[in-house]
Amino acid sequence: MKRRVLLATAALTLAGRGNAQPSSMLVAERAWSRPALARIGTAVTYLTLRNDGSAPVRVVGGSTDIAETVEIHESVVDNNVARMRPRPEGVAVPSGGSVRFQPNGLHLMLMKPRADLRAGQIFTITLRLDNGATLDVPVTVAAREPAAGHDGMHH
Ligand SMILES: [Cu+2]
Repeated sequence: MKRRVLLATAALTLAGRGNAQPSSMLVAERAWSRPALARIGTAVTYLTLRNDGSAPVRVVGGSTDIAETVEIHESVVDNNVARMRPRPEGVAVPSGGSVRFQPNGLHLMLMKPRADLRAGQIFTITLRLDNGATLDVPVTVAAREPAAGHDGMHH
Protein backbone atom coordinates (compact mmCIF):
# COMPACT_ATOMS: atom_id res chain seq x y z
CA MET A 1 0.00 0.00 0.00
CA LYS A 2 2.73 2.41 0.96
CA ARG A 3 4.72 1.42 -2.13
CA ARG A 4 1.76 2.22 -4.38
CA VAL A 5 1.40 5.71 -2.93
CA LEU A 6 5.08 6.41 -3.50
CA LEU A 7 4.88 5.28 -7.13
CA ALA A 8 1.87 7.47 -7.78
CA THR A 9 3.66 10.50 -6.39
CA ALA A 10 6.70 9.85 -8.59
CA ALA A 11 4.50 9.62 -11.69
CA LEU A 12 2.82 12.92 -10.90
CA THR A 13 6.16 14.64 -10.42
CA LEU A 14 7.49 13.36 -13.74
CA ALA A 15 4.36 14.34 -15.62
CA GLY A 16 4.40 17.78 -14.11
CA ARG A 17 7.97 18.60 -15.06
CA GLY A 18 8.10 21.39 -17.62
CA ASN A 19 4.36 21.40 -18.18
CA ALA A 20 1.91 23.46 -16.15
CA GLN A 21 -1.06 21.37 -17.31
CA PRO A 22 -0.05 17.69 -17.38
CA SER A 23 -3.65 16.49 -17.18
CA SER A 24 -4.59 17.42 -20.72
CA MET A 25 -3.21 17.66 -24.22
CA LEU A 26 -5.68 19.27 -26.52
CA VAL A 27 -4.96 19.58 -30.25
CA ALA A 28 -6.86 21.79 -32.70
CA GLU A 29 -7.08 20.62 -36.30
CA ARG A 30 -8.39 22.12 -39.52
CA ALA A 31 -9.59 25.39 -38.04
CA TRP A 32 -11.26 27.52 -40.69
CA SER A 33 -13.53 30.49 -40.92
CA ARG A 34 -15.80 31.58 -43.76
CA PRO A 35 -15.07 34.90 -45.47
CA ALA A 36 -17.30 37.53 -43.86
CA LEU A 37 -18.06 41.22 -44.08
CA ALA A 38 -17.53 43.13 -40.85
CA ARG A 39 -20.78 45.06 -41.33
CA ILE A 40 -22.78 41.80 -41.12
CA GLY A 41 -21.77 41.71 -37.46
CA THR A 42 -20.79 38.05 -37.09
CA ALA A 43 -18.39 35.47 -38.47
CA VAL A 44 -18.19 31.75 -37.83
CA THR A 45 -15.25 29.41 -37.17
CA TYR A 46 -15.13 25.62 -37.31
CA LEU A 47 -12.45 23.21 -36.13
CA THR A 48 -11.84 19.76 -34.72
CA LEU A 49 -10.58 19.39 -31.15
CA ARG A 50 -8.73 16.21 -30.23
CA ASN A 51 -7.86 15.32 -26.66
CA ASP A 52 -4.66 13.24 -26.46
CA GLY A 53 -4.54 13.63 -22.69
CA SER A 54 -5.63 11.27 -19.95
CA ALA A 55 -8.34 13.55 -18.57
CA PRO A 56 -11.42 15.11 -20.15
CA VAL A 57 -11.15 18.80 -21.04
CA ARG A 58 -13.89 21.35 -21.35
CA VAL A 59 -13.57 24.36 -23.66
CA VAL A 60 -15.42 27.16 -21.93
CA GLY A 61 -14.73 30.19 -24.11
CA GLY A 62 -12.38 32.02 -26.39
CA SER A 63 -11.12 35.34 -27.61
CA THR A 64 -9.51 36.85 -30.70
CA ASP A 65 -7.97 40.16 -31.71
CA ILE A 66 -10.15 40.36 -34.81
CA ALA A 67 -13.56 40.41 -33.11
CA GLU A 68 -15.12 41.81 -29.97
CA THR A 69 -16.10 38.44 -28.45
CA VAL A 70 -16.07 34.72 -29.25
CA GLU A 71 -19.04 32.57 -28.22
CA ILE A 72 -19.55 28.82 -28.40
CA HIS A 73 -22.78 28.14 -30.31
CA GLU A 74 -24.72 25.15 -31.51
CA SER A 75 -27.11 25.07 -34.46
CA VAL A 76 -30.33 23.20 -33.68
CA VAL A 77 -33.57 22.54 -35.54
CA ASP A 78 -36.56 23.51 -33.42
CA ASN A 79 -40.05 22.89 -34.88
CA ASN A 80 -38.48 22.73 -38.35
CA VAL A 81 -36.82 26.09 -37.81
CA ALA A 82 -33.04 26.18 -37.81
CA ARG A 83 -31.62 28.43 -35.16
CA MET A 84 -28.58 28.58 -32.94
CA ARG A 85 -28.17 28.68 -29.23
CA PRO A 86 -25.22 29.76 -27.12
CA ARG A 87 -23.52 27.08 -25.02
CA PRO A 88 -22.31 28.92 -21.93
CA GLU A 89 -21.56 25.50 -20.43
CA GLY A 90 -18.93 25.00 -23.14
CA VAL A 91 -18.02 21.77 -24.88
CA ALA A 92 -16.39 18.74 -23.25
CA VAL A 93 -13.73 16.81 -25.18
CA PRO A 94 -13.35 13.29 -23.74
CA SER A 95 -9.94 11.77 -23.09
CA GLY A 96 -8.81 10.00 -26.26
CA GLY A 97 -11.72 11.48 -28.21
CA SER A 98 -12.45 14.42 -30.44
CA VAL A 99 -15.24 16.92 -31.07
CA ARG A 100 -15.93 18.43 -34.46
CA PHE A 101 -17.26 21.94 -34.90
CA GLN A 102 -18.92 22.04 -38.33
CA PRO A 103 -21.69 23.71 -40.35
CA ASN A 104 -25.15 22.98 -38.88
CA GLY A 105 -23.57 21.93 -35.59
CA LEU A 106 -21.17 23.34 -33.05
CA HIS A 107 -19.37 26.50 -34.08
CA LEU A 108 -17.44 29.42 -32.67
CA MET A 109 -19.34 32.65 -33.25
CA LEU A 110 -17.22 35.76 -33.66
CA MET A 111 -19.28 38.77 -32.62
CA LYS A 112 -18.60 42.18 -34.18
CA PRO A 113 -15.56 41.43 -36.36
CA ARG A 114 -13.29 44.48 -36.49
CA ALA A 115 -12.58 44.05 -40.22
CA ASP A 116 -13.66 41.91 -43.16
CA LEU A 117 -12.41 38.32 -43.12
CA ARG A 118 -10.84 37.62 -46.50
CA ALA A 119 -9.97 34.25 -48.02
CA GLY A 120 -6.36 33.31 -47.36
CA GLN A 121 -6.10 35.39 -44.20
CA ILE A 122 -4.92 33.65 -41.03
CA PHE A 123 -5.84 34.81 -37.54
CA THR A 124 -5.63 33.37 -34.04
CA ILE A 125 -8.39 32.34 -31.66
CA THR A 126 -7.33 31.66 -28.08
CA LEU A 127 -9.54 28.99 -26.54
CA ARG A 128 -10.00 28.97 -22.76
CA LEU A 129 -10.18 25.61 -20.99
CA ASP A 130 -11.83 24.78 -17.68
CA ASN A 131 -8.49 23.73 -16.19
CA GLY A 132 -7.16 27.25 -16.61
CA ALA A 133 -5.07 26.47 -19.68
CA THR A 134 -5.41 28.21 -23.03
CA LEU A 135 -4.92 26.97 -26.57
CA ASP A 136 -3.90 29.30 -29.42
CA VAL A 137 -5.52 28.11 -32.63
CA PRO A 138 -4.45 29.43 -36.06
CA VAL A 139 -7.57 29.85 -38.19
CA THR A 140 -7.51 30.03 -42.01
CA VAL A 141 -10.20 32.01 -43.80
CA ALA A 142 -11.54 29.84 -46.61
CA ALA A 143 -14.81 29.15 -48.39
CA ARG A 144 -14.79 25.55 -47.21
CA GLU A 145 -13.03 23.18 -44.81
CA PRO A 146 -9.33 22.70 -45.61
CA ALA A 147 -8.08 19.19 -46.34
CA ALA A 148 -6.82 16.95 -43.53
CA GLY A 149 -3.23 17.25 -42.41
CA HIS A 150 -3.32 20.90 -41.44
CA ASP A 151 -2.70 20.39 -37.74
CA GLY A 152 -2.81 23.00 -35.03
CA MET A 153 -0.48 23.00 -32.08
CA HIS A 154 -0.27 21.54 -28.62
CA HIS A 155 -0.59 23.83 -25.66
CU1 LIG B 1 -23.78 31.03 -33.90
